[in-house]
Amino acid sequence: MISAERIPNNVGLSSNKRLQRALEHWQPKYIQWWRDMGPQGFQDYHQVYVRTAVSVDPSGWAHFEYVKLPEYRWGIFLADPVQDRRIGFGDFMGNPVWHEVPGEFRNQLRRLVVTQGDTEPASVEQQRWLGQRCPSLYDLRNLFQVNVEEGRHLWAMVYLLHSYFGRDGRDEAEELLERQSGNRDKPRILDAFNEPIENWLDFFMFTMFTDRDGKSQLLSLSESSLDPLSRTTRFMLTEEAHHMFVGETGIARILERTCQLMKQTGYSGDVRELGGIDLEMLQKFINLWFSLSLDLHGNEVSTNAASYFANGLKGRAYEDKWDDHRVTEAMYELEMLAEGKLERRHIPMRTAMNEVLRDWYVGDCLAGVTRWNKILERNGFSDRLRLPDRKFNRGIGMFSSVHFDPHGHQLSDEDWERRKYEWLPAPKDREYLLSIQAEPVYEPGKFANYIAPPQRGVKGQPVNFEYVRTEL
Ligand code: BYC
Repeated sequence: MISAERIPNNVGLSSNKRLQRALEHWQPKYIQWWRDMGPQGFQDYHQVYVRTAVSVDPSGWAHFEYVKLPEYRWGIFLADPVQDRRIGFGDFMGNPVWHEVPGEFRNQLRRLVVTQGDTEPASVEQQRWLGQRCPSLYDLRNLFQVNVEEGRHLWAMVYLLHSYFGRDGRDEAEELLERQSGNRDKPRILDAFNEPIENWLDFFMFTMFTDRDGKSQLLSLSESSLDPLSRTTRFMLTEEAHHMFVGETGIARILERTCQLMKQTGYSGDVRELGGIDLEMLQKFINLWFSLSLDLHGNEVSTNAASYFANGLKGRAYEDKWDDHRVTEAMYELEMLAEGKLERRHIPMRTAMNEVLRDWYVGDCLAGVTRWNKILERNGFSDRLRLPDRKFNRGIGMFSSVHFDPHGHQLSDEDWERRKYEWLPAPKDREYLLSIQAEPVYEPGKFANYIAPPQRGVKGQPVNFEYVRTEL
């Protein structure tokens, strides 16, 4: 039985019997899904030092304790309401925000909530084998922290579906547990969430780049005129920040170790001979996960995006920093592929809203890569990591029909086939990564050879703290 105590919440669950019953019906299915599709091998006795949100105030949203993962208290939280909040963009700008779903936007809103919700369990499924190959207990804990919070983000979307979308919403909530990442018959909705995440380089790049798409999309949904959607995504953003921290610092620690190993080889040798991860490999994984995550922003020119904006459903990241919030006249200049040729054209900005959000995203990624490059610089190396051109390796949008190299030069199909593994992980790169991650590191304070320890532990604990208790 669910009680308000078992599900930490600030949505008055105990006084809303209808909602409580609906969630009681859904919860055992969620737990079954977590057991079947969540972290494999960590469903029984392992105790993990994780934070649990028990309220939205600063002292309550980061409460740390040891828990067995299936017993994690997945809660439902909305950020505090903003008094007299008004619609901040689009055709209804200035009107009071909505506390119920307007009938005319019900389908669009449901689609957005379902698409967002679908990514959350998908990422847990993608990452479910990583515990068997972890580089340390510190990293294992971070993986599980990310996983339980993605589970909580699913709860956040299911709360919206149950509360605001009636019977259809309840059906959608069931289906969120039925689709499966990579399943041929019932795949997850967005492509990047069907890619396997089989090693820790994939994981760190995913949390750096794909979780950052989570940030762009949540920023844009937090502007929504549907106030409960805005409030729930605003709170999700606080958790999302930690996921990107895990990715960015994970790669930074690999890079630090790679620098040490490059020095050991006398600056000329192959760090793979010492069990390290070379810069070329890191670059290939940046190329892969950055391009997959660019796709998650949708088509460059999109009538869906225009109508989400016009109707006040999805705004731009930090909408208040823009001057014009109606955007009825503004144009946007973008590089387009027209009859096989690249050219710059002006299109109405409303139809370019996916691209506008992608601009914000690229800038945020670039800042992260610049921080990584500081590590190379500090260690005296002239090599640099970089983001590939936006047209590289695209599966969605106008550049998906043609091939480009990471510098944005167009390639024939034959050249792409011949050269793609210069830029993307090849099967032998993946084999190598699995070979150095074959054995998990479960001893407190020990780290796999390819990654440096973090500078500090979690919540003031030492680096050699037993972040996951692995004994019975
Ligand atoms: N894959 O007009 P368009 C996160 C489809 S990540 C497959 O451009 P729209 C997280 C599209 O469905 C953030 N199909 O679409 C991170 C449409 O299909 P139909 C998740 C795609 O609607 C890490 C057609 O192409 N949040 O939170 O403007 C761990 C026309 O496209 C894709 C959201 O996604 C694709 N990549 O843009 C855990 C926010 N892209 O109708 C979590 C909610 C497009 O022709 N979703 N299509 O059959 C949205 O805002 C929008 O749905 C999208 C797509 C931006 C994704």
